[in-house]
Amino acid sequence: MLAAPAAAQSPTLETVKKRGQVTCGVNTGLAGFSAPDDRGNWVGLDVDFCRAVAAAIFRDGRRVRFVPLNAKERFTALQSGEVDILSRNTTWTMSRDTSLGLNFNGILYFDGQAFMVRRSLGLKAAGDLKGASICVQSGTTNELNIADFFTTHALRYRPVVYERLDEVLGAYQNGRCDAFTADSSQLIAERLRLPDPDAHEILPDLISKEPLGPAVRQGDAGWANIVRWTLFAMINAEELGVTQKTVDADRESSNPEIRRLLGIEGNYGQALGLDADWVASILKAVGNYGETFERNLGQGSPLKIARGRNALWKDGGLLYAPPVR
Ligand SMILES: N[C@@H](CCC(=O)N[C@@H](CS)C(=O)NCC(=O)O)C(=O)O
Repeated sequence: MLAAPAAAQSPTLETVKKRGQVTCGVNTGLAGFSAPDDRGNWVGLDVDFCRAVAAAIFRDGRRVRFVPLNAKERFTALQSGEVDILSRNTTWTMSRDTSLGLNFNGILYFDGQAFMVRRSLGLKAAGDLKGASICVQSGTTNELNIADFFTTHALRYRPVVYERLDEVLGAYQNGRCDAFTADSSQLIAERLRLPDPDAHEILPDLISKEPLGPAVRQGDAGWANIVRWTLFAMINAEELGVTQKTVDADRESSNPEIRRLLGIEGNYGQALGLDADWVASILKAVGNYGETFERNLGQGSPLKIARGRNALWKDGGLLYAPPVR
């Protein structure tokens, strides 16, 4: 016989509940992922993810304090306990997952590194960047990847490295480098901040895998479960067609998968230390994965990024969440 499940235990969840808020490390300002809007509210996919976790815990997606972090500061902020979650266009790599005292919890956005150049240069591919000077931000995977790329292709290049994103963009804008390299989604966002976006293009090659996802401190498996299953719940809700609008009516659904997801049958929230309707709370706060994607990065946003790899597996993409059962 199976032993009765242990009560959910997570020191981080206890602290968060006492504090009444999740603290979430986000980007200092990256359109589509995390940036304050004109009224000072944080918006974006990474922001919505934190709101989803807050909603799962408090039934209220507003119970988050956002802490803006640049590339260099981000891991220390999580390690030191300044934030409970790092949800900041951060690539899951082996060294970060194993030697920084952190754990990643799934992939929120499948990205890859690209190059932005002036259209007037007439370049066709990344391989045309022979001898180019390349602007890149320090403390990122991007800084390491360009070294790999130019070594592999036996091409010379000159890195122009800055610690802050504004410095990198400014340097590119002022012609201090021929190309700006970053994750493709970030280049799409940054290009729109340039005075004449149409004068710049993003070369089609992706030179790396950049699986972006939320990280937590190692050693609190209960908290990691909450973060990981919040992501899976958002993806599963899209797959089952449950949206922000339909979530209440879907309580009457006869589909057993929907009934389990919404806590009508069984109580899958309990093992996370959450209420039975934790997923319904997430959906009411931010909607399912597809809804937050479209609003922040897709057709409902200035970025107009296609779902591509970030479509559900059944639509030819890579999003595949384990089932609730
Ligand atoms: N995904 C890459 C890059 C992440 C990254 O920090 N990108 C820069 C370039 S767009 C950024 O977001 N900078 C904003 C900041 O540091 O404030 C990583 O995890 O290292």
